[in-house]
Amino acid sequence: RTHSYEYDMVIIGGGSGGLAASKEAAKLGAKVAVVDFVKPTPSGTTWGLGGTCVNVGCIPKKLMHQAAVLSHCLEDSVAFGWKTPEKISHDWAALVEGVQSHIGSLNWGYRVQLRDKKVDYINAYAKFTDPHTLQTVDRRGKERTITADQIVLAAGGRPRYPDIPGAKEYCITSDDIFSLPHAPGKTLLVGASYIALECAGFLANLGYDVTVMVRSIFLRGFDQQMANKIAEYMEKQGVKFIRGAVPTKVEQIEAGSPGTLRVTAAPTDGGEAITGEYNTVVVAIGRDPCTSDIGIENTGAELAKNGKLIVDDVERSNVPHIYGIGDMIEGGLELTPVAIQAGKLLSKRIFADATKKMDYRNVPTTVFTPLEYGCCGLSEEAAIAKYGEDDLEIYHTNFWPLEFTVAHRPENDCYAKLICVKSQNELVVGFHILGPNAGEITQGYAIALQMKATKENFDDLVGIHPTCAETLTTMNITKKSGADPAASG
Ligand code: FAD
Ligand code: NA7
Repeated sequence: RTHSYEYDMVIIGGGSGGLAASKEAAKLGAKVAVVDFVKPTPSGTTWGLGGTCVNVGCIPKKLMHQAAVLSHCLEDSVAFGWKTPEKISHDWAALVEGVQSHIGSLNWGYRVQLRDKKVDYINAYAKFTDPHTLQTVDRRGKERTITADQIVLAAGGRPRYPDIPGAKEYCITSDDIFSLPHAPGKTLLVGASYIALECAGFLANLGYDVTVMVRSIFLRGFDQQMANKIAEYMEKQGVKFIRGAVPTKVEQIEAGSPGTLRVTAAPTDGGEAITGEYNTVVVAIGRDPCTSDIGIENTGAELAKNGKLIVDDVERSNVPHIYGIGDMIEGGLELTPVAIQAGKLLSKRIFADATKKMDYRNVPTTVFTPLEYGCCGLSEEAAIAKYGEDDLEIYHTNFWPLEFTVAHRPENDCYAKLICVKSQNELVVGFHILGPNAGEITQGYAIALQMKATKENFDDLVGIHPTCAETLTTMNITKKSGADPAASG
């Protein structure tokens, strides 16, 4: 390795992937710097070290989901004998304060970790001037030139705004919602991504009037039966859906915190324009990788049409010393643990001659809507495309969590499905569950899919009673049989 560069490795982005890669590389003796800078949102929100997950993603999202879950618990508590006051209210500012103070402690923790591990943290915005050189500019405009032998791009992505009048002036995104200083009031969410549905879910459960504007289908890329069940449940919880429409204009009709906005939308079938008034409009229509303003043209590294960095199976771009991990790589998965794992493995390959590659298959994930949806492996659509309908046996059932019974919650909101390949001894290729704590359940079962479990392995597993997770050990109704999977109660 040549030592003519200032650093062995520089990482652009101090988020999930960048921090993991930098700490691993430093542990292996490399001289490492992380360059991280947050460009404020159009409405001025900014945050500290740690990237999307910590500041404007997983962490605040899950905490606000918890606030929503607690509202269910409060409702149920009466049936369990609690003398809960009849009129319970929620204080948005107190929630934001609690969430932001936890985030502040995490930001601080990351700084300490980098210092302890001897990783240089440069709080500045980086751009390539040539393939081994970066120009950084900090908040005060101070510039610095740094050079590195290896460069890892871990710059993540940011929410996309629709190209319509008023979007950037009046709408907010997931980058703003978790630190919004005032209660959002009547809220419109634009998009049917998991981010839109999760935000809609917790806002509705906190008591706000919530509408979601859906252009086509729910949760593109996810199992559609499950996606529709999520939406059905949310509708029962009071979330309103405007289907088959896209916003065309957002106007302010009253200033304030929050003020009032008028949204005009066009039905996708060409029908007449519709309008609605909201206090807050959150757009969640997808995310763009942060590659448009990093001087990538000075490196020769190739981007895909969507702006993501094209990398091979060892996360290397077409420029041999430039790598990419996390949300900004083409064909990856936009999930924190994926970015972390890829970052660690990359540093081990570069600095410890390791050979293990990141495995992007069978990565479990969960959508934290009020009723959580966890999945691992293939959706029903993807399984049919890969194996053909005839070679699949799909086991399914509704289930009624014991906790729901005393509280008289509906019997058939929860649902589980296992997708198996007949010709491979009923190998389980898709795991899906909609119910409380689906994230916890799915994490555990995912290792079974990774280890190529068959339906028989699931049947041989002894359940833990009484849990929701045990449902997966007693699945005996196939979709093909046409038998009713409803919970008997
Ligand atoms: P990031 O964490 O985005 O970090 C990139 C960093 O680089 C940022 O700090 C950015 O400001 C900085 N940067 C960009 N360009 C430059 C530059 N030129 N110079 C200096 N710094 C730069 N994932 C889950 O696994 N579970 C969840 O529940 C979950 N929920 C989510 C909820 C929301 C609302 C969102 C938005 C995302 C969620 N995610 C979740 C996804 C997860 O947050 C991302 O996959 C993860 O943060 C990606 O990590 P990363 O390292 O690729 O990038
Ligand atoms: P996704 O998964 O890219 O979804 C974007 C959503 O926004 C989707 O429902 C789109 O509808 C909708 N969309 C996109 N453009 C518009 C416009 N102009 N108007 C209205 N609605 C629109 O978004 P995320 O960034 O939240 O997800 C990130 C990752 O999570 C994703 O890559 C997956 O790996 C999981 P559509 O279905 O296209 O009609």
